[in-house]
Amino acid sequence: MPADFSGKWILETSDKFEEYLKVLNIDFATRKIAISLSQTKVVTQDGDKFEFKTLSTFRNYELAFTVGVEFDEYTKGLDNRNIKVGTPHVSLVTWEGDKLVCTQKGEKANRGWKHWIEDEKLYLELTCEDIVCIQVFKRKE
Ligand code: VLZ
Repeated sequence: MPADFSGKWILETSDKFEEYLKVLNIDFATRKIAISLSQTKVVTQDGDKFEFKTLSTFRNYELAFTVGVEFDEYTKGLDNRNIKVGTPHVSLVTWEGDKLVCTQKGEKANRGWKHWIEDEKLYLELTCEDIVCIQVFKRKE
């Protein structure tokens, strides 16, 4: 029985998020706004089909994928990079036990993220090059 990520989650703590944005080449002013925001993750899960919506008052980022199926990712509003099927640049999410693990093979080395649930919190580890950002979300209402 895979983990259940579905629901609304609100950001509680964020460690090294600015360093993560910096390694993605996001400019100073945008970083300062981004780190001040409250973020809500809205996750819908139907078997191995997922939708992740990261919502804020400034920008949103939406991602839909099926576990095990390579997909194009355009990181619109983040660093605006293309990670496309059929090129060496592609995104793929797999299960590693109860962790949802994404590799974003693209221009940036060692890029990806992991999601898991621990003590009723939603964890997100965002990695790029040598930077590891950890965000913890708690259930909203
Ligand atoms: O998350 O890849 O949950 O795609 C931050 C938006 C979104 C706020 C960070 C404004 C999303 C940013 C990180 C302005 C530069 C991410 C995945 C895992 C889902």
